[in-house]
Amino acid sequence: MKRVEPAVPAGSTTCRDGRFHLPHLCMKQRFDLSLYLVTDPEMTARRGLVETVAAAIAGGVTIVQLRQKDGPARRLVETGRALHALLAPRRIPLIVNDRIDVAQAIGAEGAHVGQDDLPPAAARALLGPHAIIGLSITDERQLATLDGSVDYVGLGPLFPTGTKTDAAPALGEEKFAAFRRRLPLPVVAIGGITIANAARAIAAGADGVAVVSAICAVPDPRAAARALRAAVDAALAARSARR
Ligand code: TZP
Ligand code: MG
Repeated sequence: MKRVEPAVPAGSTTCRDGRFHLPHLCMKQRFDLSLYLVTDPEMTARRGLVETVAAAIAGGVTIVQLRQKDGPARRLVETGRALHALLAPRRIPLIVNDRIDVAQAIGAEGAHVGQDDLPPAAARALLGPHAIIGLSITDERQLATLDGSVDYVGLGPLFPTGTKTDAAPALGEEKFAAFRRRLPLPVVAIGGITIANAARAIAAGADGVAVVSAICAVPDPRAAARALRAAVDAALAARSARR
């Protein structure tokens, strides 16, 4: 009997998981949490979200999350595709907050889920083995939600923040450091991180810092990203010299 080969989408490759993917999704992209930009549509409205990310890339962000809590899905996909076109040639992963469907539509490298979103295992099942899956954790009881589907943890808020109105209370450095020691995964600190305190997040055990307002709400996002990256790189180098 004649074997019928499945249709292969144009430009795709067969991965080890036996599925067809666009080549950039075939292997889990290595990710660097050092300077993690989380976008905010309102803070970037004047300059433009894509323009703000372009400036932040020039300043040295290493990973970008598209985060938008409301608005039409169609617009979110358009924005995500524009971001992906900017980021993918530079091998900077694009992570979509909450919306696994949007991550799929964009062909993003991964998704970030919180405690009220799809469980990480469901996100993994939908996005496949090569996706980068992040999980937000704000207190120790949530450690149970961590499973083998998660690639990195967003831990915070480390410092008080005005950006997320429903954020949990700030952990502070001492609690953050104790909590971080219990996490067997890369950790990015989030919440109230600025150029002035980024090094303290690394000293408390973070592998990188995630920022919204410190890049999205400043007049010069490129200079801000550059200064944040310099502070993080110096703190990471100092930490590894101590080890
Ligand atoms: N999750 C915990 S705090 C926070 C999110 C999305 C907001 C961080 O914003 P900022 O402006 O960097 O403090
Ligand atoms: Mg969420």
